[in-house]
Amino acid sequence: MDQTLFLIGFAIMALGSLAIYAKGSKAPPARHHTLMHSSVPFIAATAYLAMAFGMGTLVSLTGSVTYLARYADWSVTTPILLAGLVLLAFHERGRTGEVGGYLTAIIVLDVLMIVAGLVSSLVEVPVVKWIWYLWSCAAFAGVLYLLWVPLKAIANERGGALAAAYSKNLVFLTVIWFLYPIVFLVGPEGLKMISDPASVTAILVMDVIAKVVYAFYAAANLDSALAGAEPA
Ligand code: RET
Repeated sequence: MDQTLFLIGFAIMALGSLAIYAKGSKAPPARHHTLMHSSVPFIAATAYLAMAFGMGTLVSLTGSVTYLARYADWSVTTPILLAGLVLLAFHERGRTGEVGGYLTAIIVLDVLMIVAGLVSSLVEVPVVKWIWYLWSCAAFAGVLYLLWVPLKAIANERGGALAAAYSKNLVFLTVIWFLYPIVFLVGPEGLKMISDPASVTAILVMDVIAKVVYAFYAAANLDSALAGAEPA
């Protein structure tokens, strides 16, 4: 696999992290969102650097390729992205017990999704591979359920601009996250319908959208919600 793509990924993520921090709000109540979102591409830059050096890349005899650094990245960055959305639903409401409960549940499901996906990627026996894939999808369904049902209701209680910001971020996140299991399915870890470079390119583009573009989009929605929001 050509290292250039990974180095491009490294550069975009490193600059993206800096840009998110530079452009983001440094004052409460949006400051913690800036910090969380700029940490996400910083972590991804680290993973792309490792992949550029070939670290943690496993190639099996059947042509399956697993990038361990990618799963390490996702297992840390996806909880941060979800935490951002949970905190938006509870924005400035001080229901700390409930926030903690939702955060724990969604992060447990999300990490299980990534770990089950990694196991699926590593397993060579088809039936076992697809059982783990489906188990990862079940955890993904749990994450989506929490975001779309109880957390959406909590954001809606607040109404107005805050509910609108939550909804917009949720739609963006759901659409882009859905592409990951599809690329896995058709890529070298799954049905091998597309080549390794094609899947690396697709995931690079998706990672930039899910981490960097999403950070700017979510910050803009939060800013307009705060500008138009009624006092908490
Ligand atoms: C896997 C494979 C098995 C089935 C499912 C998956 C879901 C992965 C997702 C990843 C999201 C990653 C993001 C990274 C960037 O920040 C593990 C591919 C359901 C949803 C958003």
